[in-house]
Amino acid sequence: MKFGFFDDEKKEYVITTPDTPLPWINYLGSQDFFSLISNTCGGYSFYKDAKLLRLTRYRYNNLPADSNGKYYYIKEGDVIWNPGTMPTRTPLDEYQCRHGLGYSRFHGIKNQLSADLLAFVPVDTPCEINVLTLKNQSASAKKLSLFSYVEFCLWNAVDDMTNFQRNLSIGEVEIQGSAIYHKTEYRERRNHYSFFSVNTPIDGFDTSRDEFLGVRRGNDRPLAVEQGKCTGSVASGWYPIASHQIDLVLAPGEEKELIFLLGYCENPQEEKWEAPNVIRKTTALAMQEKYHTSAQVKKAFQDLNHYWEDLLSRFFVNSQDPHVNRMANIWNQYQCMVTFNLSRSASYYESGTGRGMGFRDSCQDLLGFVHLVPERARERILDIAATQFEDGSAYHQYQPLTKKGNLDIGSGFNDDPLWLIAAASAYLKETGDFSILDEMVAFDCDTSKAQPFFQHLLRSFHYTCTHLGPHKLPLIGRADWNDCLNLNCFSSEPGEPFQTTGPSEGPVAESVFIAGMFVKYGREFQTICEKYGHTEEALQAKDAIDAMYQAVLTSGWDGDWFLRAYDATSQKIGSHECEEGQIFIEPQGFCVMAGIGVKEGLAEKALDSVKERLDTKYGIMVQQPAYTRYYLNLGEISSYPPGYKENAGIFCHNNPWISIGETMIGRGSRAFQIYKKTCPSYIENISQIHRTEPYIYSQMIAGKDAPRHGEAKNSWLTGTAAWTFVNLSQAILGIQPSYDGLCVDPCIPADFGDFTVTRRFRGAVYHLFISNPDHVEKGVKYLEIDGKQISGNLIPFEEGKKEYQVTIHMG
Ligand code: BGC
Ligand code: IFM
Repeated sequence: MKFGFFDDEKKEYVITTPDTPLPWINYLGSQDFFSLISNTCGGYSFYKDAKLLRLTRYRYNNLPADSNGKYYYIKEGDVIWNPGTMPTRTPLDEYQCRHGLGYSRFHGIKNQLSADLLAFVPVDTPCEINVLTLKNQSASAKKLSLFSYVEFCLWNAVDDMTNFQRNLSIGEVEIQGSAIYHKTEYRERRNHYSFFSVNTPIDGFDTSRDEFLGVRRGNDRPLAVEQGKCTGSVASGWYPIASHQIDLVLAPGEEKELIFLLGYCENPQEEKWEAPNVIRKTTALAMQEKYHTSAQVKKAFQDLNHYWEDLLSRFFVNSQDPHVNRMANIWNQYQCMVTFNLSRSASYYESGTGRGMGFRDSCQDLLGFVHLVPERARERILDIAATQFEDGSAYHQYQPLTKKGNLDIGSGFNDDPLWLIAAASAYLKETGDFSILDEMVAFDCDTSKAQPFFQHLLRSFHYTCTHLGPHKLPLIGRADWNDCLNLNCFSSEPGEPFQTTGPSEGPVAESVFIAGMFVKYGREFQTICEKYGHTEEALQAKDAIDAMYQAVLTSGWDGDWFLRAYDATSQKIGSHECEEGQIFIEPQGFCVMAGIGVKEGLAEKALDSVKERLDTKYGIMVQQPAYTRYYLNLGEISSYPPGYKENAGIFCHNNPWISIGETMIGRGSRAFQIYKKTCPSYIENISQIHRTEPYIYSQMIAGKDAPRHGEAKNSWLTGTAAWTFVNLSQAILGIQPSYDGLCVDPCIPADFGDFTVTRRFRGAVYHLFISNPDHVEKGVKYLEIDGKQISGNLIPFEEGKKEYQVTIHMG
């Protein structure tokens, strides 16, 4: 069952009912100002940091769900309604929500009055613009009142939810003309404020929630709206809001456009501190002036459209499969940019108050956006690297505003260092910019300890070399990619909380997954050393990688698949000998991607085992059989009910690893089958089961052991976006950036047909035509570059050349 459809032409997903299984959201913003917006106008806005600079209030766990946002109430006679239906939920004669690239549109009709709302954040100004157009579709004049509504958050979203004894006395506002200013905490020289304005004279306003809604009412029945009159309240403490009242008379066919602006302002540092409790409005007034007229706003919207057009033009495929085209060209890349902007901070499943930027997460996200924003990717890599310790380990998370490592979480996730090599190699292959290796980068966020970035990569690599366990496999530390597999956790008694730090001496847990990572990214490191002229380090790296390869074959192979790990007492995890959790997806994916066991015939066996034991119609599960009870030696993984999250859920994040693995051994048809199972566009018609947005990926889908098998959770902010894009663009379609230029090596189903790709790469445009007359799944016979035939599959990079016409002959 579907609740909408894709409009590929406009690059929008069109939702045709407000009753989607869950709120289906979109993100507005591309620099510093962001808004989350659902298909019924719920959501909130923040500046840079969803915890510290939250502009509007949102209540997770609220009832009804998703019932706070930027709302417009239309009152015509006794009928009160909202264009997106919430919060009054008055049934509409027509409803539509279109989520597009950086904007959302709502269309509602009630009693022959139409309301069209366009919400977007311009590319270069920290504000959200809402353009509301009301049109009288009837044959007689209409008299109506419009009421806007936003509820301010008192900036720090955690404090806002907890510290009521203080907060209920600090709220302050100012009203000037049609602008309502929120200036709570301005007295403390916080020097920031926000405003909600409209480009027309108003007939009334309210800034106190209790006056506008009524003390015992929700925003579904505001008293002021019911009475048809704002009260002119000026908030003093309690709950500051902003509501404008605009009375309108519309002749038949007449329409009126209103431009609302929610802006964030900081005064220039040099502005003298004068009257501390009166805000200086220079910045705000400039913003209001900038977006006052229809033409100005139209231009800002066009600029936003161009911004996205430009970004998405860097990769464009035209194949015979419309799902592939729409995901690769629009939604998958869009989601990659959202993970670049938001990391894991604010979604409908992440409150925006918890995690900062994850070391591991951000490095993986980069794999999906490095081709879109290479300069910003460079900066991101250097920020991440600065949170590394001198021994190569790293803060697991850092704070986006201060860029300081998070002390509460600390370090000890032993996969982290290697992800930095993953990110760096992706950047180097995309850009060829080896100068990044010379950048001086702090250790432990301390610039006095700065070393060239190359040193960071070297220490990342050495961290694994110097942290090996009894089987010569990497020590897992607190956990590797699987956060919940806590093999060094100890608790003396059942029921006692486990601690995720094990003893510092004695046998400690090892990870076959990290071994696979080490071989894969170690090889990248070796190549980087060679290209950077560090021959000695390259040779040493090769020896360490060869040794690890052997250690995996000797101690990391279980007979039919790769073992997952050894626990703190050297017991096997992910082995046929285990009672539960006999096979895990992660080492199968990473060891095969690293090429381990390919020539020995083990890779094929491991992938066959995945198909046999982990695959379901909705995707591949993390492990099987699911843990049915809590295991002291495993930790959080066994705390989840079977089928959920890491306990045998389907993590969309690592399904692509298996798909990429399949392409390593040339099985294009199986690789594509795996791709399709979790691909949003392919599963759009089971939206009633899947439940999350059908245009983007979710982190997890319930596995076969869960009562709700097939149901997804945690949409948007997941490494799935990056990995599926890498899988589709590089492994399946085969467009692979390499140190020496663009490589083309597709691995596709035999009946996939010919296709073209336009790829912008290192300042040039590549027009690629992939021809597969013999219907092979993999293999490139030769290339024709600008009419010249060459063997192999690398298009050599020529400095200064702006366009390449290439035919890739598969066979
Ligand atoms: C979740 C993991 C997540 C971790 C870190 C756990 O509870 O199951 O998926 O990575 O928390 O926040
Ligand atoms: O690898 C982690 C990631 O860092 C956060 N989400 C869950 C994944 C698996 O545990």
